[in-house]
Amino acid sequence: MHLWYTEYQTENIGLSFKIRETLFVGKSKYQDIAVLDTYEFGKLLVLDGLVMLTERDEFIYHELITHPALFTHNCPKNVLVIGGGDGGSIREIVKHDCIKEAILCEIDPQVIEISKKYLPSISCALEHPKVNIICEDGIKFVSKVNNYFDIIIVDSTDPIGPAKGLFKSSFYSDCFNALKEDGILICQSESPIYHIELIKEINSKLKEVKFPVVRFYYGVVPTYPSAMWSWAFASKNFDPLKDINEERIKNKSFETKYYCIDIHKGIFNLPLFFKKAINN
Ligand code: AG3
Repeated sequence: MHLWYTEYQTENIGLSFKIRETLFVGKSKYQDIAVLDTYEFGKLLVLDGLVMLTERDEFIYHELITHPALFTHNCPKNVLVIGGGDGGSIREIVKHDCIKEAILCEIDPQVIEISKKYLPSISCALEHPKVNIICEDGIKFVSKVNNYFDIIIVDSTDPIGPAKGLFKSSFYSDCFNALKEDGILICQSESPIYHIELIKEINSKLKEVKFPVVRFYYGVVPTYPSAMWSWAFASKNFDPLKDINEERIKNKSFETKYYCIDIHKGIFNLPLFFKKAINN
């Protein structure tokens, strides 16, 4: 007998993994949580039936949600991650020596506990001395902060359930206020293939909030819907292409597996359909 898990990415498309072992299945106050050991992609974290990450391709998503902003800002010291309880984004952030404090604001403490238990290669930096964990609704948390963060990273799930508010104008506006005068906001912005209308909305909302620089970038995450994934880059000052500091990237004190200077330059140059969608 074979056990399979399928994420129904749309009503008509599913991505299925053959499962070696079910490591955890449960329900927290906020969502269904599962950790499955797959044959092809290593361990898989599923929230509310959606693939959050796999051990095999999470490096792509986590390098891309962090390093483009961290290497564009000239001196990021205080960084906030909203969501991202698995710790993958935090792991990448603390690799930067300039960081003084990385705050993780995750609404669901059970995601953190389960990641610590079953996904050590991803959650490994959650105990790092520069990391502070706050288990609170990210929307509430940012609304109380003013002029504090250099970078805010929204490592959310899809805009359904607890993450819905993380795609609203009022949240973007609170992030704007929580950022310093040269701060950068990064938001995971779903698949350009399936969710281009959502991307257009995010683009207009970020512009309305008066971020002077609003750009999108993309990468390949094989286990996400369509494999083509995107992130919004909203910034008060730094531009990811004009302000790229190649020396800092070249001399970085850690290894990356996806991110490098050429990738940084390439990912902001969008395929035509994507570029058209956000320029209109
Ligand atoms: N955050 C983005 C997950 C969205 C995936 N969507 C889906 N499978 N339908 C992942 C959290 C990783 N830190």
